Amino acid sequence: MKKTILTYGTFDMFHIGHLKLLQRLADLGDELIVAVSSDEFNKLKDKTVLIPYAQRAEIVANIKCVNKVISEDNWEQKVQDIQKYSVDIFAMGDDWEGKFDFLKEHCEVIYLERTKDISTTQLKKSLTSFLSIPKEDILNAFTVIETLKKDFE
Ligand code: C2G
Repeated sequence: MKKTILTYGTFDMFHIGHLKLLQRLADLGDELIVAVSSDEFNKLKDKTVLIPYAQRAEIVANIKCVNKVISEDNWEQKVQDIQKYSVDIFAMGDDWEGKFDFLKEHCEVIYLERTKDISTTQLKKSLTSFLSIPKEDILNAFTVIETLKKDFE
């Protein structure tokens, strides 16, 4: 019997944590369906997203281990999706531990350990702090590096 896995996420600034989760989920069965949160739904989730839905969905759809991408438009659609796609396993990263246990009457529910030391929030913070460095300071740093390089030549 074909085993179908379903997961949900924003997948903004796609990173290694997202990839490793999808690969581990795909290893649990035969078909991996990923519901990518729409831009409207992320507003509802009060989540600021850098990459628009169409691009996030295209990136996820082109991940080798992903078989199908659907859009996530509200919190309520999960039961319907599980029935529509005859889902065997509903899975999320463990930052959602216990939050979707109510789905256990419809299919198996599992939470996988998140990949440590990487998150979109963290990437955004690094970018913001990097971009907040005054241009002059960055240029000065390059001048110093150039001088050092000459010294070493
Ligand atoms: N993830 C992970 N390791 C990380 C970062 C994220 O395993 N270092 C997992 C999360 O646990 C989640 C998935 O990657 O299962 C997608 O993460 P987000 O894009 O942050 O998803 P989120 O905004 O939490 O959306 O209805 C549920 C929501 O749509 C979940």
